[in-house]
Amino acid sequence: EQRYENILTSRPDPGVALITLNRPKALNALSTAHFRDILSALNDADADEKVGAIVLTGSEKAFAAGADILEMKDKTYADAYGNNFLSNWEDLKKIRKPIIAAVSGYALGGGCELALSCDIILASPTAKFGQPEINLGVIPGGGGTQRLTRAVGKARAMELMLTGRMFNAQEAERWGVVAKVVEEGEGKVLEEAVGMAKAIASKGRLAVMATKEAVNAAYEMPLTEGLRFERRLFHGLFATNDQKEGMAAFAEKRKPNFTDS
Ligand code: CO8
Repeated sequence: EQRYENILTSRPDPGVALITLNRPKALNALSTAHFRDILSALNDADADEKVGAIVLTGSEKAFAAGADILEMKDKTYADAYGNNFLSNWEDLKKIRKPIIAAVSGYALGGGCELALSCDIILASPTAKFGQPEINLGVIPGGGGTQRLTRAVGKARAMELMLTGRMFNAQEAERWGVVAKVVEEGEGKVLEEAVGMAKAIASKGRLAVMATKEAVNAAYEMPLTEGLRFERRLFHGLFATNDQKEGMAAFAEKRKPNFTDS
């Protein structure tokens, strides 16, 4: 297995890839190298046939406290524009398996945007989200103005991004940013995320990937096109063994045995 400088990778279950951000001295601030490690591990997990779902987590204190400010502070416009700074964030969208973010502590700036780029966010009661870029004289650059706005609506998005204030796990849950706030306790959010990833990994991979693709299309397409896209994927799944198996198992009152074919 590949060794990384800024992350840890493991398999808490044969079907689950766990990626742990591990730059504790900088509260998991996302340097260019750190983000490259994350993308590389995500791509490895996506390509691994045994993996059905991915969990991304940080530490108890910080999921990630943002992009690395020390690395950014002396950047010029020519550097940023010329080298297309952060453009590789688009690559997160190419991951086809579901990614669950297990968030404890700070998820700020790029850290909040990284969580928002995942498919499901589970939060510990200690989670603190926010887009504080306004305090640094910039704006979110990892999708925050778009994804947070779609998640919470314009008025709240404006309030959060113009004041830069943090919002807590309960607010995030109330607004639909996180799927669930788990009970308090060290490691609880990760435990729950791995459990959920395991459950997802037990489904047929083809239907899981098609679900992710169809839900994400809701953010890209007009309704008529989105509905058509969904229906076509739905039709396509009738060509799979997993559809035959899933429906036969229901009719025979037994558990399905999916083969991802
Ligand atoms: N970048 C670099 N270093 C950081 C960052 C960061 N974002 N956040 C924390 N650190 C470092 C601190 O410099 C400190 O290092 P040292 O011990 O060497 O001085 C160490 O982590 C611990 O931090 P604190 O002492 O500040 O810890 P506190 O518990 O007192 O405070 C906070 C925790 C509130 C999280 C505080 O650290 C903080 O405000 N951090 C900055 C948060 C922020 O502004 N984030 C937004 C960054 S801009 C951004 O993300 C743009 C998005 C671009 C897209 C994504 C690109 C990857």
